[in-house]
Amino acid sequence: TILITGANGQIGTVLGQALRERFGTANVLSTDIREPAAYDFPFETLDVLDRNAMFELVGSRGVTQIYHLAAILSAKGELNPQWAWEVNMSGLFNVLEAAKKFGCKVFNPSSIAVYGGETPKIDTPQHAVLQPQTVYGISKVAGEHWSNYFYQKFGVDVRSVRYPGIVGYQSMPGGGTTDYAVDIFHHAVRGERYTCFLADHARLPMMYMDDAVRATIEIMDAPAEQIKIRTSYNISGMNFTPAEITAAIQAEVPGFEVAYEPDFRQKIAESWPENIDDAEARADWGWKPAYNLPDMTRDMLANLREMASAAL
Ligand code: NAD
Ligand code: VAH
Repeated sequence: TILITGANGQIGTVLGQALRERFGTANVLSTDIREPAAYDFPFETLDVLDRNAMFELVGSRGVTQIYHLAAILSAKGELNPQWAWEVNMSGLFNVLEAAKKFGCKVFNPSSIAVYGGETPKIDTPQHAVLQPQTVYGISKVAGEHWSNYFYQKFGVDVRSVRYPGIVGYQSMPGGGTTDYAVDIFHHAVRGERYTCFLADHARLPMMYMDDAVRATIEIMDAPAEQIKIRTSYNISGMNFTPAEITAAIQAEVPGFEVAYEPDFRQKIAESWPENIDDAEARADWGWKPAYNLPDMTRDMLANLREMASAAL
């Protein structure tokens, strides 16, 4: 059985579907503290902080792989840093300990939020200085190192990518700094003006959901000897500013209007790279993104329009 934690979130909703298609619905167990509104697949409520419940589930269901997606993201984390640290660190420990005990392979996503401070912001290399400015980033750096520790010391097969901001139509984001890049499409399709919480020039690394899900499946599929980095791999998709994504949407939705009212999230964005170098992921396990900004924009709008008309 494949176990997904935080499966009801932005990425888990889509990754869960992809894993069910690949391994069979009965073989993928989705878990979260929040139950999905409606579902026709195996789901159980699991708080990743409940170590006994996690061990019970992993042991009794014969879990062989864990995709650990439960986390508190950057913006939400700054509003309650201690809680974010607790969920992100203790949740990961419980997963790593369960994987060690029951012999599971683990996917533990990291983020471009590991960077900050003195990190070069352009073409940020894989092995750059890590000086995160958010509790979320600090937890991701620590999590990367604990993953590497469990691999080196106990042979737990943990794999990880540093996702950029993920954009997809299938689910809503859960409290990050890059969430604007999803919200903006929903406003455009509804014919509403959008007020962006980042400044027009805030350039960030981003990735379309299809690429993110494919990267996850590809790194988990790769032969173990190809995974040479056991902290986390940089993976790159595209990068853009709010002004550039606005222009890309306006090319498809003439008259779409955006206003800018940067809030505390602008400072978080300013601490992150503008684009990252993913040469290692490309060389080691063949990573290659498929979507650029115009492709993503057309696909997002087409799918959101279809969903809107189906709902009528
Ligand atoms: P999300 O916020 O949409 O989903 C996280 C899920 O975790 C939520 O459904 C939430 O209910 C659940 N959760 C929270 N606390 C929990 C607990 N104690 N026990 C069990 N479940 C709990 O996040 P996401 O965007 O799907 O992110 C998934 C992973 O990918 C996270 O590790 C995140 O840091 C990472 N990531 C995401 C992005 C992105 O842009 N979405 C970028 C970089 C990294
Ligand atoms: C956030 N989307 O904004 C997440 C992510 C790329 C950053 O980790 O918090």
